Amino acid sequence: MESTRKQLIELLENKRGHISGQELSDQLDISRTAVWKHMKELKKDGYDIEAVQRKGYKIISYPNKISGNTLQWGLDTNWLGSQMHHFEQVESTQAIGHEMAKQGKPHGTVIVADEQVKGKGRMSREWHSPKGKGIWMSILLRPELAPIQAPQLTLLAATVLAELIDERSDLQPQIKWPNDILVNHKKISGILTEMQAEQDQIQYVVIGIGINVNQGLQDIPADLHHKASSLKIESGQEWSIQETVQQILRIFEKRFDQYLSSGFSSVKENWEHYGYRIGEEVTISTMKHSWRAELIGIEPDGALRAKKANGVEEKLYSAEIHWGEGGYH
Ligand code: BTX
Repeated sequence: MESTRKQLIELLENKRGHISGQELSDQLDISRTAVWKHMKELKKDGYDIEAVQRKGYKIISYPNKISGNTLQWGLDTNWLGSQMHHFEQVESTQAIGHEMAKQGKPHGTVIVADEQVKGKGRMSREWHSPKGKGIWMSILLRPELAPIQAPQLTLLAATVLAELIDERSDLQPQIKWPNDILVNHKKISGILTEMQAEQDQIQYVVIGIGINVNQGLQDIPADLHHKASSLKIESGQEWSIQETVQQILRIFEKRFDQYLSSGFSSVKENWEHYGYRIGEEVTISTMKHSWRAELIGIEPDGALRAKKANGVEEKLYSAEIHWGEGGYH
């Protein structure tokens, strides 16, 4: 059904003038009535379609409303997004991701919402997800990996978002360990990875991606103004949510396949390229001590690597890092 819809849109798109109902029915191998029903669905999705007697159909304008269908149209991935579920309002796309995983939905299923009323951050924090202003998306994966490798997927997702911003704009994205995407020291995006696993095998992972896209300052809660921003505020222009989702999925699929075939090294290299304060000195503290160290990079288990003044290297998992003057805190 979904693939017929996709082919139908492609046929309409490729024909300069009108295309007849008969030609559509022949090419798609469906009845004229089925063609007509599909047209009705497309109109519901926000397509403006002209129907002229004896000539046929023609797309007059595309929807600015997002739907599972419009998100799939023009999506050039092999497996990521082969099932695309769009909702106008949800509590959290993560919760839906878990439900769909339990229903047996396949690897690569994507859930996108216009608005989340209970968007989640890490450690039960809130993620502000206003209607139509950002990308609130969860990706369901069923990778054959050990649970210990799950942090690598979070790091991978962060590199994908940094790459997207780098490709699409003049902005300079940075990844603040472990997985905040910053632009000009402000948080544009956050990632939340949740998994269900048995002892030595991941059953599924739901990777939640939140990106502030078209918020103006007034759309961001006042208490976050000092540390949060949006792509629009930083770049001075609106971004198409639909195209941006599709680009994320394209880059994600490429990087994920590369990760499976050649391991963590490509993720590591990419992450360190965008890493915030990598190569710089910061203050690190635990309950008892505080010391200066140079941030060096990341480890396969997701730890941050740092070098103390005496040359000793250490792996950080949960110490507090003071990111420095004028920086994100
Ligand atoms: P985090 O715990 O790193 O960030 C949460 C913190 O970030 C909050 O405590 C708040 O200070 C700040 N914050 C809240 N909302 C925003 C925002 N829109 N922009 C910038 N800063 C904010 C990061 O957690 C992980 C976020 C994942 C969000 C996605 S959206 C799709 C999926 N569904 C869902 O419920 N969560 C994920």
